Amino acid sequence: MPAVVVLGAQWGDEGKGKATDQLGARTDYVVKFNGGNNAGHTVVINGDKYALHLLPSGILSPGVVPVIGNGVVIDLEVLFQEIDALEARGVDTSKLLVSSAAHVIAPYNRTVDKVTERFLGKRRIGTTGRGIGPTYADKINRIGIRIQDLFDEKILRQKIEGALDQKNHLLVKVYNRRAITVEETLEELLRYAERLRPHVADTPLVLNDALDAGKTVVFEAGQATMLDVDHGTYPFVTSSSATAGGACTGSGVGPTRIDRVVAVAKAYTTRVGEGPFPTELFDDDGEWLRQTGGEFGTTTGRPRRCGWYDAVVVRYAARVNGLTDLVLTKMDVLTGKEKIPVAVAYEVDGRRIDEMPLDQSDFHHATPIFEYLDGWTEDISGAREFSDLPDAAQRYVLRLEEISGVRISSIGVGPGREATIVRH
Ligand code: 2SA
Ligand code: GDP
Ligand code: MG
Repeated sequence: MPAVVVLGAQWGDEGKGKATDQLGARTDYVVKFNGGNNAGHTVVINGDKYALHLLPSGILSPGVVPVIGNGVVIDLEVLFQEIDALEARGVDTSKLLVSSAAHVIAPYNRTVDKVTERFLGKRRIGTTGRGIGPTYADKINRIGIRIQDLFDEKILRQKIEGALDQKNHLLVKVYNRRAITVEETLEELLRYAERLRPHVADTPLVLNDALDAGKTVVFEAGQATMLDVDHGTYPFVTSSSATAGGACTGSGVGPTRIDRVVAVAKAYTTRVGEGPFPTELFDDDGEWLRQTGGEFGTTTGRPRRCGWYDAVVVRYAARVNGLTDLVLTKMDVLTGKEKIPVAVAYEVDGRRIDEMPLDQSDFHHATPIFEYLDGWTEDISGAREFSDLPDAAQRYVLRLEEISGVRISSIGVGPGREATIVRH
């Protein structure tokens, strides 16, 4: 498996961090290709918990070269806080490579993110407030600041001046905020430039050379398919490409080089932020999933919205990503439920729909058509082979595989690295 993409099939927090970390022992490079410090990946090793935001989960495996690709937006202060915290725990971060074409989150982008959300009121997206959307908007508007700009103060100053012409107009005239100065922006962006310099590399060249030499590269997505700016529930999405195509544009590796596309899906569904979510629960079952599954944001601590497994969503993810495998996580969380509903289709205005509705407004009022599968009561957290699972849990997995249309190649039964059943 020389080049493998690991991404989320639902609305994020499926356990991509754990899945990527598990490939670590057999991997040479792990590349983060989209998003920024809106992401939160939790990895548990021998009972020790690591929360990663900007660094790829591969950083926890000693042999792996972690790479931040050109598709990522970087908050330099957060990056070095994360590096320092890991170094203090004995994790070596010296091999980190950062693309010279990745964009930088400038302080005004954090401000714009927060004030825009406040201004939107009931129409807000529910962003993480980290400046992600405004930084990608600058990139597309061609007024962004890239890592390479940090090493030429004259160019950096010009770019900041250009961006601030637009930002300050918005901040002062529309949002009634103070103007941000060029000097304060320069100061923040240059603070970490020299520390960053040795990590900056031509990452597309490095990665293509690595693949030529037969090395293994894992591309780790932030967020997920349903939060992808093209394929997600727009406008309630993040501003980057979290689907398989994003692995190519966000890293500089062509699609013909990708061997496997693995999606991670929870045995139920969660979402943080606003936007439609057909199987969402508003009753005791939703609260039970939140508490049992520990469903609180890794970055913001926000309670995650919880609901049952939605096969329409996963089938859609299979299609837009060209999935080869599914990793099913958090099976252990469902233990104790007598019957487990899973959505197989939707009803929209009295009609049955088997695939994702074409129109967003249909998705907003789609109601799930459930199938009720038998639950199990046995503790499954110690299962390591598929045959260790109780019959009902095995049938749950096999039915999910059938209705989702992708083979389930591994099953998570706990947060720890070892709490996994590998099937294929
Ligand atoms: P943004 O900040 O512009 O990317 O927000 C846009 C939408 O994307 C959602 N989003 C996320 N959803 C799930 N998990 C994410 N990462 C953190 C985690 C979230 C947290 O791992 O728990 O801690 O709150 C993530 N990042 C962005 C976001 O909720 C908006 O709906
Ligand atoms: P990511 O954003 O997709 O990497 O996922 P997060 O790390 O934000 O959220 C997933 C959470 O579930 C983390 O706290 C993981 O430690 C935890 N987790 C992952 N797989 C399993 C599993 O199979 N069972 C249980 N109980 N927890 C898991
Ligand atoms: Mg997460």
